[in-house]
Amino acid sequence: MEKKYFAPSELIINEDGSIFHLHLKPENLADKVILVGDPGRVALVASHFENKECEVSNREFCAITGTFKGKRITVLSTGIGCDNIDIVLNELDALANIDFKTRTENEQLRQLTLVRIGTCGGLQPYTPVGTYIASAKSIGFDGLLNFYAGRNQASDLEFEAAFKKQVEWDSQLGNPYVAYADKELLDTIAADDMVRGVTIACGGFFGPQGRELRLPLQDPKLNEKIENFSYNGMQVTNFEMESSALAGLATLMGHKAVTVCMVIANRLAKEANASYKNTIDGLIEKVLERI
Ligand code: R1P
Ligand code: URA
Repeated sequence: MEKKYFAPSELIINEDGSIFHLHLKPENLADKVILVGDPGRVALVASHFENKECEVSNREFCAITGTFKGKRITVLSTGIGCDNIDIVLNELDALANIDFKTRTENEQLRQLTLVRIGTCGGLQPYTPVGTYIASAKSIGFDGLLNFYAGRNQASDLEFEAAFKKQVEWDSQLGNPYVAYADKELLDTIAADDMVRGVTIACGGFFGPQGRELRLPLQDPKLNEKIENFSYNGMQVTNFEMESSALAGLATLMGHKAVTVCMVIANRLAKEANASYKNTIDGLIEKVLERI
């Protein structure tokens, strides 16, 4: 069978041979990848590396590849939101699995291990500020996965139906999908000292997460219904903005992925820690040891 050719408009490669947004070249990418939202967090992760082989940045995408205790790791910032995760996952997958010279797919799948280290808002009394939450499942309020074939294979449809029923989901908000972390990677990274939870990834920090400043919300009771949701013993533990697209796209592409976040605001207790940048290093160290 003839191999599919990826035209220059579909797979954009810069003149120096790097991929369009990330500015990484295939040889710059490690099999283990740490994703962070904040570009400033890249240097913090890389400060633990014993050596750095490459450092590139473009827009909000900053990357450093180096080694930690002999493990080759790429740390990359995604900026905020699932729209950026679409770019990051597709470009990382292209770097790993497409031959840039022939613009065709490689014979063998190269599987990446992707761990997102983020911040989030806690939604339960047992997720106070400072808690580390690993996302076993991620409910996507963002709609990204709905554009890909196989969306239903990458979503837990029974969970999805239960969620929509219990929170009286308004279909005008789009169809929420329920992506899941790679089980083995989840066990390795979460070990026995992180809360394993259900994360909602939202297409915004304010309205979509039920934060009401001057603009009233379409459904002011939605957060209360989310906090009370329960399915097979699982509750929604936290809000952030990227985990669903990461888990869903990684599943479809054949990569392993999980998101772990530090709680920096608890929505029930109405508390926040705006100085979290001094304390997220504890979570970074755990991930670096376990990845
Ligand atoms: C919002 O403040 C941002 O923080 C969280 C959200 O997912 C969103 O990206 O994660 P990061 O701290 O990794 O950016
Ligand atoms: N990131 C989010 O997306 N929400 C929060 O409440 C805190 C961090």
